[in-house]
Amino acid sequence: KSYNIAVVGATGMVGRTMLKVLEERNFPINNLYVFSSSKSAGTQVQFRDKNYTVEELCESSFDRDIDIALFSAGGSVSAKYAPIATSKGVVVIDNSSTFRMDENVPLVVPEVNESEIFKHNGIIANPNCSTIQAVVALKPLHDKYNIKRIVYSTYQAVSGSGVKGVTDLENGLANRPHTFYPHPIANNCLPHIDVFTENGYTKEELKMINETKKILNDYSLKITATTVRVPVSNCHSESVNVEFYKDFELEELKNILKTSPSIVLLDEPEKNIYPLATIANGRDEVFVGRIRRDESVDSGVNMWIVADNIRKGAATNAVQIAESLIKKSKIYN
Ligand code: 2RA
Repeated sequence: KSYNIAVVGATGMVGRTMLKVLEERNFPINNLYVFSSSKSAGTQVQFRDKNYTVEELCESSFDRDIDIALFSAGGSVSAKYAPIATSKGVVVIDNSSTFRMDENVPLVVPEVNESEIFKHNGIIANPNCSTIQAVVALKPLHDKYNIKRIVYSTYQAVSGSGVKGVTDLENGLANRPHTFYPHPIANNCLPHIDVFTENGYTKEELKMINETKKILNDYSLKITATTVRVPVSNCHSESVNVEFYKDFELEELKNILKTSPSIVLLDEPEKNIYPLATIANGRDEVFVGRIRRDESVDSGVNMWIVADNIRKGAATNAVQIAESLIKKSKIYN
């Protein structure tokens, strides 16, 4: 069976990567529709050696036979148009944060909580990129050793901000003024992703804390986070400290990670082998290394986790959700 697919935000960094991943993974597509804002409407995008004219998204865009719509056009576009799409029977996979914490909306990383997909009421939310790569590694450890507490420290690439972030880094490295971030990103680490909230945490930090609990379905988890923008073009790197209720043998823990879905262990520091952004770039796996016991607690471990935030962190995860969705004959409950 083939499906009629729409990509909303088709000319953005994530939208273009969604099209690339749909092609790479040979997703069964009958008709493809590509939408953007008025700014990019009329431009062409290529898919399977065919040119598609990008249409301006409007209220009637879903008045046609569309099965699944992948959204990555910002929160306000999702808030307005996802409900219109679902009212027409379209299943929406939304990459924005708009619906992630809605109790009627599954928040899904297929390797972690695929079964949640089939509880959808029309919308399935793609988690934040920095959350996705973390929970892929945390899930098998939580199942085995029961996590008590997580401390996230992230080092996030400028591609997470889209073309404006990438341009600011390029300008900074060429000694041209910055126009997007509040400070020059070149030669700086900015402890400021998204906006600050009243408790001193940024929305990005609160996303990691709240989304991790929902995806692992454990609201007793103690979690804190510091998310930082660093002068790296693509791929997010994360230092993750985890404390467990149960004790563990380090070799057994490493082997659990090594044999878990979508994880690649790069952990031979004596040979300078550990996850790097330049290794993860363009890949869909989650790379884990620097795995070592945290001697300051009874049962704890430190890890270094790196992944491509545009691919596994957004586009590929969304396409994987669509793949899981069509495994069932009926994609709508
Ligand atoms: C960022 N995770 O890195 C956010 C949104 N992509 O900017």
